[in-house]
This record gives sequence, structure tokens and C-alpha cells, in this order.
Amino acid sequence: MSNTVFSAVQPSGVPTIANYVGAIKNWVNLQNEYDCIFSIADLHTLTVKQVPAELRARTLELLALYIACGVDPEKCVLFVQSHVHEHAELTWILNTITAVGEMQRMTQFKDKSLKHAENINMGLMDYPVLMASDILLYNVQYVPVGADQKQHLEIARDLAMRFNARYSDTFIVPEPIIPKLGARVMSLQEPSSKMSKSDENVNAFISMLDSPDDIIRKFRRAVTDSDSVVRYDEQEKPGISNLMTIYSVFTGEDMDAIKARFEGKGYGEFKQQVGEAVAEGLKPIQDKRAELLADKTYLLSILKTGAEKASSIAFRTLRKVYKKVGLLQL
Ligand code: AQP
Repeated sequence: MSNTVFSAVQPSGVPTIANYVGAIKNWVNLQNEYDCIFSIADLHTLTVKQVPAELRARTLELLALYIACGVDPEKCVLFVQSHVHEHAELTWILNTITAVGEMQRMTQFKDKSLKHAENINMGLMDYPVLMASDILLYNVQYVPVGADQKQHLEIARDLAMRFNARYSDTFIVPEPIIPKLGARVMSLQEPSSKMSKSDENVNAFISMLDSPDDIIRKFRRAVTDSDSVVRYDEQEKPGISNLMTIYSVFTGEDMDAIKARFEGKGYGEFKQQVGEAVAEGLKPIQDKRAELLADKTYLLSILKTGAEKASSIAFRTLRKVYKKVGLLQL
């Protein structure tokens, strides 16, 4: 057992409230109890076409957002994935024990292949192996992620066990921490699909930087059902259930209290209140992020320290791995 927690978000766009609820918000609770390592997964982002200057800017902006959400650089290691070259190197080794068929079966690979049919690259297929490397390099016990990443975490576990069986005990087999509430925040326009920051329809997601007016407008337009009762039922009322989950996360009220609060009030009033609660919750985060971005020197210094700390762990793990697989060392 180790006491280390690892997680990451890709700088593939402005994070949504789904990334916040499913991942970042939970990191804040874990940082007091565990040795936390949180990364900005820029290498993963390259699996989809990017504008280089925008990717660079979003990388620093994501760090500012982590901190604005309450992730404390004094308590956690915060670093950029590409600053620690061992991630790419361990990926190569793990690739040699990964079957092509396993990767082709991944839900995210299938979804993204449909979405980016003009660019189905090797990196897109290899995404779960890079993610396994991110985790296994740091002797990680727990990985707080949203439910969409559960399948990839299974691959990380399988690869750890496979490597250990073939080359002797090396990696800790990591476990997911999936939040009880908000593990899968759904699209506001299509409640059967997950909310994604790269959705082409901007009304489908709430970005962490949306203005109060946009937030309220998007919730007002959210797809629900023809009933008018605010009641939690994922099967029959996926849209309303999704809004109840979001409201619950932002206000702390449980489902029974929400149902009672909006009894006889109809969807218009409910959607308005969800919008207001989210706008209110995001405001201090947005203000803090803007403040942090004014001091780029400070942000870069955090990344430098983070890269040094992460590298020293990753270096030791990779050296052990190279030795075990039979690579000659100098
Ligand atoms: N809909 C979701 N509900 C709850 N958690 C979610 N996460 C993503 N979507 C939801 C969690 O956010 C963390 C970071 O995800 P990521 O940026 O590494 O990539 P992703 O899972 O592919 O997220 P997106 O928003 O869908 O990004 P794009 O559109 O670029 O692919 C993870 O912990 C994830 O579980």
C-alpha cells in the first residue's frame, strides 16, 4: 500500500463543470490526507489536432484553474506531463506488453475515432497506455477520476499486474476513486451523452469560465422531459436527474431536499435556481484564476518545482523498469 494519489486533466479546452465535479473538486478533499500528485496531461492532448500557441496558453491556464479551485501547491506536486520525459519512455515499454486488440476495444477510442474520423492516429489508440504510465511511474494507490475513465484505469491495473507477473513485483496496482455524486455529469443538450469540454455545441456544457448570464441561459435551454415534476430518476428523467446532481454538488442539498424544495414549482424555476447556484459557485474560482494568471512567474515556478519532484520519482521507477526488462545500464 502507498499513500500516493495521482490524477490529471488534459488542457484540451476550457474545463467544464464535469471536469470540476468528476475530478478537480475531489482532489481538494484528498490533498490533506494523501501525498497528491496532479498533472496537466498535455501529451494526451496531442492525440487530437491542436493549435500549438493555444495549447501552450491553456497549459498555464489549467494550472491557474487547479489552484483557483483550491488545489494547494504547498501540499501537492503540480506538474506538466511533458516536463517529465519518463512518461513517454514508460509508455514505450508498456506498449510492448499491450495487445492492439485491447486498445481497439476502448470506448473512448471508438468514440473519438468517430468524432475525429480524419485523424485516427496511433496516439489516440495508445492513450490508455500513456495514462497507465502516468499512474504507474509514481507508485500510486488511488486515482480520483470520473466514471468515464474507469475503463482506462482497468487497463492501468491490468498492465501493472501483467508487468509484475512477467518481470517480478514492480508496480503498485492502482485503484480508482470515483465520486458518489457527479461521477458522470451529462450533456445539457443530450442527457444520454457525457458532458465534454470539446463538444461542438457550446450549449451542451458549462465551461468553468462561462459568465453568469451564459450559465443561466444554458441551464434554461437544457433538454429535460415533458413532465413537470423535479424528481430523481436516471432512466425516466435523465435530464432532470443530471440537473439535480449538479444542483446537489453546488449547494450540498440531497435529492430529497431538492425534490421537496421544488415541489409544484415546475422546471422553469428549477432551471433558473440551478443556473444561479452554479454561477455563484464558479464566481470566486473565476476571480482567483484571473488573479493568478497575472503572475506568470509564480505559476512557472510552481511547475518547475513540480517537474523536479515528479522527475525524481519517475526517474527511479523507470530505471528499475529498464533494468528488469533487460536494458543494459551504464
Ligand atoms: N462528464 C463527466 N462527468 C464527470 N467527470 C468527468 N470527467 C470528464 N468528463 C466527465 C473527468 O474529468 C477528468 C479530466 O478529463 P480529461 O480532460 O483528461 O479528459 P476527458 O475525460 O476526455 O474529459 P472531456 O471533458 O471529455 O475532454 P475532451 O472533450 O477533451 O475529451 C477525468 O477524471 C474525467 O474522468
